[in-house]
Amino acid sequence: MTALAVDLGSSSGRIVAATLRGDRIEEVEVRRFPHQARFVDGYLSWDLDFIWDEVVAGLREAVARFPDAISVSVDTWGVDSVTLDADDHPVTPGRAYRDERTTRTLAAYRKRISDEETWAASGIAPATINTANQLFAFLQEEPDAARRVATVLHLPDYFTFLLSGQKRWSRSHVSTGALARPGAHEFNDEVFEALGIPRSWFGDVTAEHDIVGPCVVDGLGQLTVVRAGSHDTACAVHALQRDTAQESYFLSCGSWSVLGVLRDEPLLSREAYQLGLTNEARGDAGLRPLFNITGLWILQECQRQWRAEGKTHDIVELIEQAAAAPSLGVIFNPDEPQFALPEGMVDRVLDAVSDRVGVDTLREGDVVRLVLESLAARYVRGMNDLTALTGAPATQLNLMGGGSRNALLCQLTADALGIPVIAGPNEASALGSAIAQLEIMGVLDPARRNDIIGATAHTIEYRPRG
Ligand code: LFR
Repeated sequence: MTALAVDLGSSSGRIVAATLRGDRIEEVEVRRFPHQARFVDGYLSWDLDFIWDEVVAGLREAVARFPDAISVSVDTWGVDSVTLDADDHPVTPGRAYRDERTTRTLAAYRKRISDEETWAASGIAPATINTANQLFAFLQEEPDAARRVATVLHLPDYFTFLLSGQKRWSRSHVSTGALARPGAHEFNDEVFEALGIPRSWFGDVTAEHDIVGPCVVDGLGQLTVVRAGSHDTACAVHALQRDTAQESYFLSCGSWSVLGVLRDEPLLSREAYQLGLTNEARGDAGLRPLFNITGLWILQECQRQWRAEGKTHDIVELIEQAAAAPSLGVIFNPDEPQFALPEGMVDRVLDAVSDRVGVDTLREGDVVRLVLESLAARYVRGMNDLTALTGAPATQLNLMGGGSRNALLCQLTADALGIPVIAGPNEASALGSAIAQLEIMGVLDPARRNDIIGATAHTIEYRPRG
């Protein structure tokens, strides 16, 4: 039996066919497409029609190649949503979370709800990218458009709606937005009221890992649409081998470095708030308290700049050069807000260290090493904070996602943490989605999950050096 995972990241989307064969899952990437946010009407926006066309084309290709495909589930990056009019058409293009409108309206937002109140109301770290901030900015800056809105769907729920005709507000993605109570089992009406966001735009939060209904798209009628975890990181942690006797610490490494731990209850202490922790939900009933760290986005943006300048930008070559480069002995803090913005990243990185080291002669490999060492140092701080909050020491860190293929990053992280890093699975969100789908469809017994992941994930252990 084959499950189809639609896994949409903020720089590329993919459709993965995952077939259960004996004790392992065979994954085939049927389609991958790059995409990026562009300015429309002065706002950084996603091309939802392009993404949807790619999703449908990928799914049609998948059912042609895998006639035993039974289910499909969509997961996406966090916090973004789609505003729909009474006829269920998008009112504006899908606005992208990195748009600076939320910075413009931040002072007004904080007058309505302070950062501490946001934390108390949602268990989510205050951040300009949160759905709550985005919808507030939308109401402030585009009031005419806002008047035409009948429904707001979180991004994966929008694609699930197009696939099935059914509207849902899926807990794991909702939890990223700061509009729900801690634990994300229900929306927090007081937050809606304080921000002036019409509560009627949303239905009720619902638990995931369930069947939505048959797929209504032409040619895809054999598929059952399920919700295997609407948030990509929620799917990723479902692909984590769990030792229930120990805390499972994970680092989901893509554009973002999502560093967290699996728990049943949120971590809501004042200390957790001060450290910037955020309590996001899993696809199952549990939670994943975590730090959202600006991650390999910094490197991706450097590559973009080097490509434009006609310099080396191939990631394999860059990592080789970085591995051969000596450490500069300095790092920068990736949490600084300038590293979250697009454009000119190499200059920003160099600016951040130019008072401590000569930057004029640095080559691409030096910059890559600097970025990776800075990320590794940030992970050490994050792990120290997390283990202090849980009270449970870490014996290893599971590093999943695209970053798990970056051997230098994995090794530097193991060295900096002083504990083994278990790298893999690489396509963790797609694998987690597939496993959950097969469980939801009754094809896979959850008791076999650890063994299946073990046989499928090709993990590599990096032991700390020196
Ligand atoms: C990773 C991710 C992070 C989320 C960030 C922004 O793809 O989903 O978990 O915080 O994107 O949406």
